Amino acid sequence: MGVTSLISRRPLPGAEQTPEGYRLSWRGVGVMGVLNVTPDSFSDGGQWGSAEAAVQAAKAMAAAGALIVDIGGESTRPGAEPVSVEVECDRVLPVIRALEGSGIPISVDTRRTEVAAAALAAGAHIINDVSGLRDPQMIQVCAEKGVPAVIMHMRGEPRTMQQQTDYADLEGEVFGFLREQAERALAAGVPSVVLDPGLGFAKTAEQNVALLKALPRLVAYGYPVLVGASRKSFVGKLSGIAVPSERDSASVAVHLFAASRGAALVRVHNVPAHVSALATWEALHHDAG
Ligand code: PMM
Repeated sequence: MGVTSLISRRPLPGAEQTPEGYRLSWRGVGVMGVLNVTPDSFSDGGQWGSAEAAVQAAKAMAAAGALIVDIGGESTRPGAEPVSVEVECDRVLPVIRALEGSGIPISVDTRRTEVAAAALAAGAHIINDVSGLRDPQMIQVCAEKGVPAVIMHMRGEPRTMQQQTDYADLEGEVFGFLREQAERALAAGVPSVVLDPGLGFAKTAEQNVALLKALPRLVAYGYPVLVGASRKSFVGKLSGIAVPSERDSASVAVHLFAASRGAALVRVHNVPAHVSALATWEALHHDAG
C-alpha cells in the first residue's frame, strides 16, 4: 500500500513542514467527505439546512476518518442551472469560516475563481475544480495562494454535459486532458495536483465503467488519482438501486474497484462505510503480502 502526499505552501492541518512546503501524507486510500450546502444536489441536497448543521456534519466526517472534507455550494448534477457567485459564496463561506481552526483539511468544490479566492481567504486549503482548471485564472489563484488543486475532467457545463458523450477516443481524451492540465498547473506554480476522471460528467454509464477499468493508465502518470462515484446514477444502474441515498454499499463496491486499480482518494457521501471497507481491504492486502 503506497503513501500519497499533497504539498501546499500554506499551512494545512495534519501536514508536516518540509523544505518543499507543508506535506499532507496518507497511506492507502484517503476518504474525501462530500458536504454539499446546496438545496438541490442529487443525493444530499437540502440536507444541511444551516451552516451550523453543515459544520457538525463536517466534524462528524472528520471524526469518522475523512482525510479531507469537500464543501460545495453549486449543484453540478446533470441539467443543473448555474448559481451566482454571491449565492455560492453565501452558502460555503460561513461553513468554511466556522471550520477554521478545527484541524480539518477543507477543499472547496467550485468552478469559479471568485469563489475559490474567497474560500481560500476564509480558510479553505484545497481547490476542487470540476471544470479542470480550464479557466487560466483558476490556475493563477491556486499558484498565488500556494494551494493544491483537484483537476477533474468534464465537457461543457453541467446544464448540457450529458448531450456531449460522443468520444472518438474516451480514455485518450480524458486522461490526455488531465495530464496537460496537470503540467500546465505545475508549470504555473501550483504546488501539487490530484487528477480525477470525472465520473458522470459528460459520460454515459458504460463510459464511466470503461474509465474505471482503464484507471491504471491514469495512475501511471504519477499524480494522485481521485475517484468520485458516490451514489451516482451509473452506480444505480450497476446495482439496480433507484434511490441515490440507498446506493452506499454499491458505491463502496465501485470505490474498492477503483482502489484496486490505484486510486489514492475517493470522494464519498457515507464516510464511515468507506473508512471501514477500505481499512478492511487494506488489511487484507497487507496480510496477503
Ligand atoms: N462529483 C460531483 C461534484 N464534485 N468533484 C470531484 N473532484 N469529483 C467528482 O466526481 C465530483 C465532484 C457530483 O456529485 P455530488 O453532487 O454528490 O457532489
